[in-house]
Amino acid sequence: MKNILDRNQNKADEVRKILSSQKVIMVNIISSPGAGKTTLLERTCEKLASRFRIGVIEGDITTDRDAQRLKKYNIPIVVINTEGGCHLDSHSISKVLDSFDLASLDVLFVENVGNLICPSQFDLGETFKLAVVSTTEGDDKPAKYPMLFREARAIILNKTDLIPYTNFSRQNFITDLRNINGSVPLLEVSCTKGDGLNEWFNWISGQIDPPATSVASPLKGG
Ligand SMILES: Nc1nc2c(ncn2[C@@H]2O[C@H](COP(=O)(O)OP(=O)(O)OP(=O)(O)O)[C@@H](O)[C@H]2O)c(=O)[nH]1
Ligand SMILES: [Mg+2]
Repeated sequence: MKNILDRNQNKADEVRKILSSQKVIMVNIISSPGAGKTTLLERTCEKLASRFRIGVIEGDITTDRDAQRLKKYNIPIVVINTEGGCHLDSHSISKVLDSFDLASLDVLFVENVGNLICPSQFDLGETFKLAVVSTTEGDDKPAKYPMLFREARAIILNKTDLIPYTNFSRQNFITDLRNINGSVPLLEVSCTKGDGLNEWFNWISGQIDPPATSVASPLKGG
C-alpha cells in the first residue's frame, strides 16, 4: 500500500506542477454516491461557464451518464471509467491531461468516483479537495469519515431542502465537523431548489480568481 501511495504521490506532484505552470486550478470533488456532485457541477456551469473557462473530468466506474448531463454547457469533458476501481488516481489524471488545451482553461473540476473513503487517500495533483455531503446520508458522516473533512478546503452540505423529511440534526453535524476541522468553510445548499448557491458561486469564484492582494505603498519619510 505504501508503494502504491508513493507512486501515486510522485505522479500527483508532476500533475500539480503542470497545472500550476498553466495557471489552472484543479478541484477534486469527493462525496458518497448520489450526494449531488454532478448536480452541483450543472448549477456551477450554468452560472459560471460564461465567466470562467471550465473543464471537467468525470470519474465513474462505468457509463458516461454524468458527462452526458454536462454536455449542454459546451465545455471540454473527459470521462475516466475505472472499470470497478473505487477511486481515481494521479496516473489516470495524468493520462487524460493532454486531452485538454490547458492554456485555455481556468479551472478543471474532477468528479471523483462516489465514495467517502479511498478518494480521500489518493492525491490527484489537485489544488484542493471539495467535500460534498448530503442531508439524507445522516448527520454522522464527519465523525465516521474524518479524513475527507480534515483535508477538504470547503464542505458543501447539499439537499438542505430535505431536512424536514429526515432525522438530520444540523447541530450534531456542525458539532462533529467543528471537532474535526474548526475552520473549514461550510456551505449549506440545495442544488435543486437553489438555496445557498450564491454563497457557493462567490466562494468558488474567489478560489479561481482570487482578489488581488493589495501591495502596501512604501512609507514616505518626513
Ligand atoms: N432534493 C434534492 N435532491 C437533490 C439535490 N441535489 C441533487 N439531488 C438529486 O440527488 C440525485 C443524485 O444527484 P447527483 O448529482 O447525480 O449525485 P452524484 O453525487 O453526482 O452521484 P454519483 O455520480 O452517482 O456519485 C439526483 O436525483 C439529484 O436530482 C438537492 O439539493 N435536493
Ligand atoms: Mg455524479
